Amino acid sequence: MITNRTLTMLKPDAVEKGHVGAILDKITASGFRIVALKLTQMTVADAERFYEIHKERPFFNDLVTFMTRGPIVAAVLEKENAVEDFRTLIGATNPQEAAEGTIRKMFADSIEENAIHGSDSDENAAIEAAFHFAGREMF
Ligand code: 3AN
Repeated sequence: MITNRTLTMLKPDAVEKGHVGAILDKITASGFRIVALKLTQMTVADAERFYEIHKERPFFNDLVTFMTRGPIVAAVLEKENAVEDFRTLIGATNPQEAAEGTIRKMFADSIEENAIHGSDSDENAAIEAAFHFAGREMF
């Protein structure tokens, strides 16, 4: 298993607000190499599958509606210790609890619409990368 990669999604709120360039700049300036990148829109079935782990949570339907309402930017990123370092870079799930300088602190408004996703384990990074990208789309 490749352990130095993580999967991110710039969520519909970030794309709508025109933050794609600024967020990608912060990601690359923080030492991550872009391995794969695309603008795409998830279907309801895609989002239900991606977030299956949350299907019993009260926010599940709102999460699926939010994640499918417009395009996202999906990317695979590479760096030593990628999963953990990227979680640090994006900050806490609730932007009000996110540290100064983190992407969620800078670009997110609420826990529901928190601008960006980062894989939470090496295992999920590999699953999530394969969810969004074919092998020939990863460099
Ligand atoms: P993270 O994105 O920080 O890994 P998860 O995986 O627990 O957080 O949650 C996935 C997504 O579900 C979050 N990015 C957020 O959009 C939404 N979410 C998580 N917890 C809540 C909550 N308590 N209320 C509303 N939405 C939530």
